[in-house]
Amino acid sequence: SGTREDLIKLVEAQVSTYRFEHILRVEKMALQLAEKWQVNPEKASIAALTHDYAKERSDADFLAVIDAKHLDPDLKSWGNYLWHGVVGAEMVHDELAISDQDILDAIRQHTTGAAYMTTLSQIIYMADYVEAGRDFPGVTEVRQLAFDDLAASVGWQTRHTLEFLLQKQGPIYPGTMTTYNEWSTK
Ligand code: DGI
Ligand code: FE
Ligand code: FE
Ligand code: FE
Repeated sequence: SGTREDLIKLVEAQVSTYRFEHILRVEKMALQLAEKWQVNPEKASIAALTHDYAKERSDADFLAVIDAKHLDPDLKSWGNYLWHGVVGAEMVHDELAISDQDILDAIRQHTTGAAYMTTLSQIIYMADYVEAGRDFPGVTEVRQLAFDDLAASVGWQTRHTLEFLLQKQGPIYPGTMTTYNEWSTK
């Protein structure tokens, strides 16, 4: 396996500058949370650096991987917001030779969460949401909450994302509802 610097170059080549800067801020936040919650910092770094690796890939790329790898065909009904994590984890595995299942699950779950999430997965879900460049009402409070009560912060994010999606009348992936039911009261 390569070094952090090698991985950074591979990720940087796949995304725009503004997204790459987001990714570096997610890594920084993930490392702070990993220290607080005693998660392996190397895993936190790799998961953070690769969580949005596939975000700028074409719909055709994702659809081709869903077919080639015989992923659940129902995935095709959704969009980039779901594919870049769930299908993106396959691209990270195949293209970057990352095979740690904790890391791949954290990538898969980083947008919608899941009923069961490891501490690493909770950290990536939260670091993506509260990295230093994020600005929305309550961000300071939920950033602190991630350090005080990680599970409660997962619930906070899921509740607010669901409210946001309902407000804009967007499609709700059933996995998002599952995460809400499991985590909103923790
Ligand atoms: O890739 P990032 O922008 O860094 O962050 P992300 O992968 O967590 O994506 C967050 C977006 O995904 C946010 O705008 C809410 C949206 N999202 C999460 N769950 C769902 C969803 N969008 C839809 N339509 N349906 C969902 O269930
Ligand atoms: Fe993402
Ligand atoms: Fe996220
Ligand atoms: Fe992200």
